[in-house]
Amino acid sequence: MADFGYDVSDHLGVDPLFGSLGDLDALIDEAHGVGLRVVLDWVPNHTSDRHPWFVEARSSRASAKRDWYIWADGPPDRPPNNWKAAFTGVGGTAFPPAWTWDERTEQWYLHLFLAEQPDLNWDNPEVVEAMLATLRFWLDRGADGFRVDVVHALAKPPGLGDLPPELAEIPIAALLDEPAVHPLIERIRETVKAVPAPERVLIGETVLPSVDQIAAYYGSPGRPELDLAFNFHPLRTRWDASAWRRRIDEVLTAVAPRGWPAWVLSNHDNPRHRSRYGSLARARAAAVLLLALPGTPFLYAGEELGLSDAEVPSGRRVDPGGRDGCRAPIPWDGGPLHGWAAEPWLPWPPEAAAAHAAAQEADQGSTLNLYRRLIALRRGSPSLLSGRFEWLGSSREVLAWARGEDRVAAVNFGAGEGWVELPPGCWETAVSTTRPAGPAPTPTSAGGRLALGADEGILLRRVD
Ligand code: ISL
Repeated sequence: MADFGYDVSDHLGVDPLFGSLGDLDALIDEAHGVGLRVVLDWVPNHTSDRHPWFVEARSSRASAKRDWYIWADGPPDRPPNNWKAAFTGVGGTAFPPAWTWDERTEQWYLHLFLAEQPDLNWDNPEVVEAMLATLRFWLDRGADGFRVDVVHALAKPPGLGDLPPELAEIPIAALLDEPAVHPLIERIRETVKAVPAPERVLIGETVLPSVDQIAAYYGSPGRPELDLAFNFHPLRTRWDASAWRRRIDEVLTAVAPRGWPAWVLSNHDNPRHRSRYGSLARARAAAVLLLALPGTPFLYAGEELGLSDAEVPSGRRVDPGGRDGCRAPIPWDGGPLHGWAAEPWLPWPPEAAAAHAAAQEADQGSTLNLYRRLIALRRGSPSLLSGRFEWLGSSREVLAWARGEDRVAAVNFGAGEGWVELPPGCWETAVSTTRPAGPAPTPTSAGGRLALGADEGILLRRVD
C-alpha cells in the first residue's frame, strides 16, 4: 500500500493484511447483532496504479480503458498545468506536480495524490457505471452506508487550465469544486438510497476552502446530495473561546439551513486534538464541546482514551503525508503488545502504559468513561439531539449554550475560573470533566451564575 488503503487495486476485495471478505461479513453481522452500523470508506476519485483498469489503460494509447483515466500530451519535461499533488512524500517538504509522465505511452496522467494513485475520469459514463456497481456490491453485503473520499474533487474543470499564481502552491485536491460534481453525487445518492430499508447513509469528505462551499454539498430539498458533509474548518480552529464562537456561528449559519452539520475534532489525517490543544484537561473539555453541539459528532478511534500522537522517529515514518503520529495503534491493555498479536509498525502513543483501554475501563473518572457518559446523555436527551441552540452569557473565556429548554453546556477555554449565566430554573450537573463523577450537588436552584474551574467542560440538566 502506498497510501494505507486509499490506493485501491480491487474495489471488491479485502487486503489480506486485514483479513478476508468472510471476516468482513462476520464483522458486519456481529456489529448488526449488537445494534451497530458499519459505514465503509469508498475511494472513487482515484485507484491504485496497480488496479487492472490502470494497468490496461497505461498499456497503450489505444487501450479500451485509456479514457478511464486523465491523460495529457507532453512535452515530457513540463507538466500540462501548474497543479500540485497533495503529498510531499516521506521526509519531503515540497508538493510535487499532480502529473506523472508515462514513458511508454508518452503522455502525462493526472493524480491529485501520489503518482501511485491515478485519478479516474468521471466524465466517462463507463467509469461512473463501474464505480456505482462497486457501491451496489457492498450494499448487498450489508454496508450501512459510505464515507466518500474527497468527493468534491471527482469532477475536473473543462480544459484543465492553470490555477492563478496565488493559489498554485495549494494542492489542487483542496480546491476543486466544479458544478459538474453535483450531478455525480446525485447519482451516487440514488444508488445508495435505492436499497430496501434500513436507509443507508451518505457521508462525503469535502475538503474545501470555505464552509459555504461545503454547505452546497448537502444539495437542495428537491435535489438532495450528501446526508453529512465533513467540515474540517473546526478541526483547524485553535483552542480559544472567541475563535470557536465564530466557527460555531459560521457553521450554524451556513450549514444548518441546508442540512445536518458534521463535527470532527480528530481524524487519521491530522494531529490528534489532545496533541493540538496541549493537555488532557482541554481534550476532555473538547469532548463536551463536540458532543453538545447541534449535528453529528464524529469520534476518531482513540480520542475516547484521550490519546496524543505517537512520537515517530524518522526511520519509522511510513506515510507519504506525514500523518503517522495520529495513526499509532490503540493500546488495549497493559501487556507488552497492548493487546495486539504482533509488534505494530508504528510506535505506541505516549499514554499506552498508564492510560490503556483496560485501565480506563476500570476507572470511573477516566476519559473513556467521560465519553461514555456524554454519549449516553446525548442518546437519552431529545434536547441534545435536536433541540434549539442558543448562546448564553458567560465570562470571556467561557462558551456556554442552551440546547432546548432543559440542557446547558459550558466549556471554559481559559486557565482561570470563569462563569456562565444559567437560565431561570433548577439545574444540576449531568457530567463535568473536573467535578467528581456520579450525582453532583445542584449548583444553583434559580438560574444565575455558575462558576467553572479552569479547563472545565460541564453539561447541566434542568430538574424543576
Ligand atoms: O491528509 C491531508 C493533509 O495531510 C488531507 O488534506 C487529505 O489529503 C484530504 O483530507 C484527503 O484525504 C483523504 O484522501 C486521501 C487519503 O490519503 C486520506 O487519508 C483520506 O482521508 C487520498 O485518498
